[in-house]
Amino acid sequence: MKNIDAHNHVRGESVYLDDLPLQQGTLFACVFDSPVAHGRIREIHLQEALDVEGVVQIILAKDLRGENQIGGIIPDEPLLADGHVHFQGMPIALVLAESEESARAAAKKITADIEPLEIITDPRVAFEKNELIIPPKRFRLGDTAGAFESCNHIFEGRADVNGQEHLYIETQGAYALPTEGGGLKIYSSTQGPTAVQRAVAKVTGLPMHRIEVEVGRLGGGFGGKEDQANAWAALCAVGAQLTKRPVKYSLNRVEDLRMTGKRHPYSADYKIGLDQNFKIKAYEVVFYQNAGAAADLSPAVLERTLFHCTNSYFVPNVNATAYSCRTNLPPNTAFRGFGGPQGMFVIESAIVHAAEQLGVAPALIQQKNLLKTGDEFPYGQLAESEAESSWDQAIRQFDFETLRRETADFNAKNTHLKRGLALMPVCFGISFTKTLMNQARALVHVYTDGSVAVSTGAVEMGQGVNTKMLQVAAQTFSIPPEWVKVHTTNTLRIANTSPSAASATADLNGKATLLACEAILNRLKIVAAEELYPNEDSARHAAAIHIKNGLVWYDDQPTTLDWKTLISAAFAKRVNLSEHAHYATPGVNFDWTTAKGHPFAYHVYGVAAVGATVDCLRGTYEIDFVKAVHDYGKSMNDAVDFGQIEGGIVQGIGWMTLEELVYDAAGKLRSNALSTYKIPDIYSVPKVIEVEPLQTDRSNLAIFNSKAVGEPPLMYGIGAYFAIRDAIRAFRPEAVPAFDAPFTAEKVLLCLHELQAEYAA
Ligand code: LUZ
Ligand code: MOS
Repeated sequence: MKNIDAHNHVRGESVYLDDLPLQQGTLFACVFDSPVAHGRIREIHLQEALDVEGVVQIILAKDLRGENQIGGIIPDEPLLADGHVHFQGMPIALVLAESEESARAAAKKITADIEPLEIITDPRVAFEKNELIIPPKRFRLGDTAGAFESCNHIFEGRADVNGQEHLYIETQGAYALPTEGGGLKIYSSTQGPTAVQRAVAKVTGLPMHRIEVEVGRLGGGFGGKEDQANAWAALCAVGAQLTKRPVKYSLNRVEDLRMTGKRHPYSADYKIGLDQNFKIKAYEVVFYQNAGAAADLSPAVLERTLFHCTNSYFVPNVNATAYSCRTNLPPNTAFRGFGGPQGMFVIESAIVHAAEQLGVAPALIQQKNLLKTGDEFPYGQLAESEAESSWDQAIRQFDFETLRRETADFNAKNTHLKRGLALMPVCFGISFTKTLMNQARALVHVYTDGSVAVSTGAVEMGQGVNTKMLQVAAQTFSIPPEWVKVHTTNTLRIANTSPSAASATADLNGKATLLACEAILNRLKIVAAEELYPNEDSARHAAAIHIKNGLVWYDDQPTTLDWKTLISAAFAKRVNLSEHAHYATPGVNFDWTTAKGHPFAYHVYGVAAVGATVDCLRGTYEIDFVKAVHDYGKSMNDAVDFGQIEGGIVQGIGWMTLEELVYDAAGKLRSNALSTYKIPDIYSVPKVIEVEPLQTDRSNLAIFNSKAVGEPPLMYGIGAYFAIRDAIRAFRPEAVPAFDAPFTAEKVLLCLHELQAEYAA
């Protein structure tokens, strides 16, 4: 089945926030944000801005009717700066004007007298000064100290990995409309309609039931709109509340880049111990997360880093510690993988470090330590592992020995071009690690003409979730897809939604849709039995009835009753043709007092082989191929899932190679435009992306035996980093570059010529 949005998108007819027709009297917002990263506000000068033609009002923290607070996990984030500023880009004042131009012109005329305070941008410096967002989190398994004593080989080092800009095509934005009786209707480009509703309730002082949040679709989210859509919606809401006029704010790209948080940069120290057979016996790791100036989702991201700190490997003795360090950068936030990729990069670095020093291929150590079913993760859950099966299938199906030989042959024949190869296994846990978030709702109406309307808590952000929801309804009722319409995500139709995140959106909302459709279907079967066999035992006959392609069948024989007639009959009999269903993932739990539990419904496994060619004169490189065996489960929609896998791989490679986020010592974002922040384009994508489904008959918990597909493929991109490193070592075998992602062409060039920092061998 085609993605139901394909036609709209290609014709430019899909409606995003900025396409909404505006109501008469709409005001436009723009914020004045902090020009310095840390300081105490002495005075704000507004007069010149108020004099700009078209300016209606300028709102400061003191004007809010509710609480000046939007922190989701920890209440540590004011909506508008009150006394202090903590990062460059922190909103201080909200300008409302009759036009976008007036609002932006006025915001530029505001100045503030700010007493500078010390600026911290490095998480290790923040750690030294005890600037922690939350107390440290730890996972322990076995006894690392004892295990290291019996190890034959021990390696210690440091790994650094930078952040990443989400670069959703549609920037952040919201449109708030006052409704009768002092309520608000908010259109928001958000992954989390309920998170927006909650934030708006807090800053306006209104109860949640007076606030309607409506989300049509997003032009991308990637985690950047899981919580960080809240601020813009809250600002518009405050403006609408105070002026009683509609208020719209759609950020331009430069504002968005400057004011919003990104993927968390991490710095880490590792210590890995192996026995004489290259079995990893012990792993110690300390993560320093650069959280930015407020908690945002950092504590949850930090936890997921720990959950993935051993990737696809079984390590019997683990001691992992993670610090969420407060710095004067915009609060960093969710980003596809949610801290997991950073944790995986560090153990992959440790393994490569060991392999380089032992003179063996990293793949040898990787392969010897893959998880087996029954192995315990450091957090207590037992693996139902596909790590070895996906590894073996990848080696076989992609003929890894030939790839290796071709790489060696190429390198023997070429002096200035060198090829590198890496294998990247991935094991990613599916479920929100916060157990209560693993619930969803769906509302299904069958109308009297037989057409079906579906609403769920899922937000369509380009990932194709609406197509999947439509498939669930059409398949469950067995009616043509054209008879089903999936509607917008709206907090009046679906309450208390979890954000569309954690790769779990189709799993959770799909199951809720299935439950709703099944409930209606069961009622319809009784009606069909009554229609076909009046005055007989309808419950008995109903058991023999099913619907196939819009027609009622009895015991594998078609009947004369069709879907539309059946619906009319049900309505005439006053049977309920609507259902609101709730789904909660069974069996998940986690206890942070012991740091043990069963947080994930299941894991997604896979292995990618990544090949790169480095131009050793220029330091430039190309990714030749990514060949992955990936655990889809039984895909609900191959085209949609392949799109997710392809996109994830390219985004992961971008993070590991080209994309270089640069903040200077003053906390100013230097890579603040697309001229200075390079993202993957058609020229830099791998020349070949080949994805093979893992052949397995294990049954899955997810909808229709599928598996979550949103985040796991991103981590195959980590293989690109190590493939480039492998090529560098083909050129200069003694090279041992420090583990420091991204591997920009500039860094590669320096590594090729011994000008980049190396780890102490
Ligand atoms: N968001 C969240 C996520 O709130 N909790 C999670 O565990 C998560 N995991 C991945 C991506 N987003
Ligand atoms: Mo996310 S990182 O919002 O799944």
